[in-house]
Amino acid sequence: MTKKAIITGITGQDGSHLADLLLEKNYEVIGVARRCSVDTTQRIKHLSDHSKFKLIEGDIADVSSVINIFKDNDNVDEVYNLAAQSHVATSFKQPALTWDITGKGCLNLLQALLDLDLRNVRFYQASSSEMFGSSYDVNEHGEKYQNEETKFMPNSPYAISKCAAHHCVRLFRDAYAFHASSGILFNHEGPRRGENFVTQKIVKWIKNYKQWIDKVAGNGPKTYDADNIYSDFKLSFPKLRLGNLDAYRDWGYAGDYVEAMWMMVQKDTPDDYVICTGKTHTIREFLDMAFSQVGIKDWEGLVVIDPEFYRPCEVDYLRGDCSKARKKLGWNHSCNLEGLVKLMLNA
Ligand code: NDP
Ligand code: GDR
Repeated sequence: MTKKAIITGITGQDGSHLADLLLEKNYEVIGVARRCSVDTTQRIKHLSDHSKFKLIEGDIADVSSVINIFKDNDNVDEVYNLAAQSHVATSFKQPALTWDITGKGCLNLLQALLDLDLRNVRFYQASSSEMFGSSYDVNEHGEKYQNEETKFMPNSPYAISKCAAHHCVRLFRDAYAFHASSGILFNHEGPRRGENFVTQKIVKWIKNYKQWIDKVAGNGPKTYDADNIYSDFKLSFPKLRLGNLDAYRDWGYAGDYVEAMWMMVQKDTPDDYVICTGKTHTIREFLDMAFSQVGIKDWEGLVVIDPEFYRPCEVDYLRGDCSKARKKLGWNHSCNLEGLVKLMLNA
């Protein structure tokens, strides 16, 4: 029998990958997108004519909008809540908005399902490794890691909102027997990643710089000032401006991670799972890897450290342990960081 799923955050990176996956599995997919003055459907353009895909308008921060989503679409089997104000740095500048969407939005969905007596609908919440903040455990080899047992020490408005949503999911599971699961996903990227997240920002800059060299400036010697790179004809290209290069992140490929979301929802018993690669690298190491893939060894002169991209509080170290997901879901990642960088550069 065809299953019907609602995906919030359909216009985002994960929403688009998850829609692809569910349609491949023959689901009927309803994507929820909020109204915007410009077209935000770039990542789902390829689905616009799909007979099993429908785009509807809705905003998870608005209770009546959420109620209407469920009233207007019956016989829904699964809801995936991927909608969020998902940029950590932005959350320091717009904390209340982040709370309304990333925190309260999840409660709006769960409470609407309860009030409309739709308890049988299975629910997935996009929790985040940011919830660990400055917290980690240490294994017998002295290595730091985070898993489902690691305590949360959120240190951004975004992470605090995600923690609140995460606890709402647990509460609805315990109090009302909801089939609600949270995936505690570590950073995942890919060609569809938003342009102001660090991996895509770096990859896009490298691609544009390469294009400038190939089409305009040539391979001749370059000179530099604080902000620009100059060709011998004094043509200029702005340097890559970044913040903290020393934070560690456990980066995986988004296409792998949406598989894990689906797997969680299919289990008889709802639960929370960490999803990650188990490997961690600094932003500096990501830069090494990305620049070396286009034949640039010495990139330091091309990058400016700009205080604007520092956060009031940083998550210094993330490395997940997804033993539980491997054992209970049979999930594993297929793409390592080198493969991911290649995928993004070649897209
Ligand atoms: P994106 O930022 O790419 O997508 C977020 C989506 O949420 C967009 O479709 C956005 O719509 C939508 N949205 C924002 N506000 C609202 C609202 N009020 N009502 C309805 N929709 C809204 O995030 P990702 O795809 O990368 O991540 C998906 C989810 O997973 C997010 O919840 C994120 O916090 C979480 N997460 C992501 C990780 C990652 O590494 N990618 C890791 C861990 C968790 P619009 O296009 O209009 O902005
Ligand atoms: P993150 O991802 O905050 O981990 O959240 P992001 O790519 O924004 O930052 C990763 C690390 O890079 C450092 N950094 C910069 N970051 C950005 N965006 N821009 C810069 O110029 C820059 N320079 C250095 C950051 O300080 C940070 O240490 C992502 C989001 O997808 C969340 O929604 C998700 O929950 C988590 O991953 C897991």
